[in-house]
Amino acid sequence: MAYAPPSGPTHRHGDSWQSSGQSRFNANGYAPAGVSEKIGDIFGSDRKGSLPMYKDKPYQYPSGRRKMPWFRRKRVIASILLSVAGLSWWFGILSPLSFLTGGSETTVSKKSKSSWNLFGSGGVPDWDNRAEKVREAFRVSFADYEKHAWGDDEYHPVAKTGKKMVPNGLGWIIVDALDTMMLMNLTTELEHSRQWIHNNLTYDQDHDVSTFETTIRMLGGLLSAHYLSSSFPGVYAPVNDGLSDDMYVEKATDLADRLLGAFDTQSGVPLASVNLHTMKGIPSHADAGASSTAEATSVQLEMKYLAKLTGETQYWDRAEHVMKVVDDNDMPDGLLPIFIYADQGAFRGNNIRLGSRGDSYYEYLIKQYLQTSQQEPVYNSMWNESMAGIKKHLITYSRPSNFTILAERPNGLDNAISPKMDHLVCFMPGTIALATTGGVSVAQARKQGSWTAEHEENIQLAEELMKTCWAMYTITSTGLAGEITYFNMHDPPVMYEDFTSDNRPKSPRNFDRLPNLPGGDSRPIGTDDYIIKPNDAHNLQRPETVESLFYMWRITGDTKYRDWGWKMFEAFMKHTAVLDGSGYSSISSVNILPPPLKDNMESFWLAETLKYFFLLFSPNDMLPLTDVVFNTEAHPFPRFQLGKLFKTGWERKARDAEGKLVQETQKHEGAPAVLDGMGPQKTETIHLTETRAVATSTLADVETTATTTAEGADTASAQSTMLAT
Ligand code: DMJ
Repeated sequence: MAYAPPSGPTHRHGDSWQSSGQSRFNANGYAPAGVSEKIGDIFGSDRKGSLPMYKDKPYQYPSGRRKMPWFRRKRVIASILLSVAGLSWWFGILSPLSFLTGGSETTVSKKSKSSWNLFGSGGVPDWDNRAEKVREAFRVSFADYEKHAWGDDEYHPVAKTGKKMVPNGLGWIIVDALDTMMLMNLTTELEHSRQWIHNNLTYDQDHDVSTFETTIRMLGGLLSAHYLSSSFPGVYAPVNDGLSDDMYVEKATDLADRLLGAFDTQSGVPLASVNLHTMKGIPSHADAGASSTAEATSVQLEMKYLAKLTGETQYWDRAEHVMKVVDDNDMPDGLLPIFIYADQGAFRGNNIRLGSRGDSYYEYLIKQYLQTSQQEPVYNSMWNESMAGIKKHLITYSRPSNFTILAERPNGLDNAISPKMDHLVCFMPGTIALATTGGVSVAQARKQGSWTAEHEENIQLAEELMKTCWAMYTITSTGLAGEITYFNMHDPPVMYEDFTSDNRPKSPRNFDRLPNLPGGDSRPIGTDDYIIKPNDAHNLQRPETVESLFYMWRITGDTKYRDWGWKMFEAFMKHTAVLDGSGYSSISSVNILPPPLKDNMESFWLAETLKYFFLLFSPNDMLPLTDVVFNTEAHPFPRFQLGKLFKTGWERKARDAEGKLVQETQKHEGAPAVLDGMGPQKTETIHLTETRAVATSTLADVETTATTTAEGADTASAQSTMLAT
């Protein structure tokens, strides 16, 4: 069945999508050359106030509810009364109170009664109807934000207040949500958003922002909006508002030019933050000024797609060079410490994990390989090396039920394994499956001559890790996962490589069913394996597990992943709805019923979590995995050919049989380790920085870019928001 956009657009102007013709681009669609001049003095004294947007730090911020002033508490009490009325209405107990529920068109309770008939004939789930429920949840959340905090960058759905991160706002929530609106065919919301972008959005603001978060959310959001509107004209929420077709790319180019200031460092590794007006990079205030590894290495998909769209190679070159600096450090088994000094391009400490600050480095290895249609084997080689390293050093098993754990090595590979998983790690099951088949189904991939026993093992690993992530949800009182999970581990730990595919431990097949234990114990399987500490028990409505469910469904075709996704969605609807049903909020504990609300809605709730639910329940030919790559904020970009203009501007250094750099072996053996907690000035580090390799290009290449751009189309908070990721 071919994909049909969701029925019932919020409104429609017609089938054609027109351009106003206003553009800063020339006839070929390219921006005029030239990146704004960047300023040196990267460690200068230009720090203004506190820096926002540090990835995944801290994990916890105070619940909004405890600090609520009396007049807002009154509103909560009123909300409780309304909710009681709403529930009564739902169950038909106190129908005389039904007049109390006659509020917004977009409240959860009103919508629910009429259409939560989610099974079609014969008890088969009605997936279209379930996708519609997700769309409805998006509309509720977005309408709430529109009504109370339009243009703000953070939103508190209980207090009904918002806040800007920079004086004029960055469109943090609006821009991040654009492509979800498009996929859901929400034209009214999209037109409102486009008007705001056109009238209000300027990046020339004298304020610091996170290089990474601004790249993945804002640059990524603009680029995917451009992709969906330009490559699928008339399909995804077509609008006819007279605004330029090029608005998204114009904004993206201006933003990217400013972000590139962060890359003006001795090594080319970007600093953690950048001032959007001065375009000066600013080192992290913590961690001895080091950048997070994941942050420095998760801007490449965005910059490369922008380079492809505009024909401007500097975006490509600057982002690509970071990969060379990282790889030249020659970290054993492709596993990187989670901090890197931007001046030296050397790692800080030896804390290794695929959770916060480490995660999307690995994700972007395989996605860079797929983005350029498998024409850059260097990234596949790096991904394969990392996968082997993960299996060798990080995969262990829980007891008593043998869940597969993707653990951490907080003190380096030679020291103890820590059986801890951030929820963030749960992007990995889906990413492993994607890497294993390239995006086609397992059934198709198995028919290809290149399919090996190792591919089969990787799919099994993805399936086991998927079960581990899903059990993070099934073992809690709310059915939602905590931010961090620890595990009881075998003692001594048993590792992936202690086994073969025939005898490797597996968690129970039906692990989420209640076992009939002696004494009537009906706790979920996994209860004895999983440990959620009270300080880690919050849920920020993160996307990683539903993201993996989406990939696992598309790639394996196993309906259980859709079923699990539906249960997860129901838990979100039940436990993260604000009391009057007008929005959704992060919660403080997944093990308290009802869970206390944190009174915050992260932009990734709209950009990622609801988008992945929607895609999971929608037909598979909406954005086929073989045509697109999703950035780490769930923004889809097309896969494209390198063409004449672009190439991999670097090569991996030669390694010996043990994987060590051939020419560098001597140097490494004599070099002391970089110790965590020591700044660059106190530490002897391995200096591997080299002159930047810049891919050459000629003007003649531009013509090719025009073709390949079209090919792409054819083939293809304020502080708290930042603190959350
Ligand atoms: C998002 O901003 C991105 O997915 C990022 O890679 C990790 N953190 C959040 C979602 O949890």
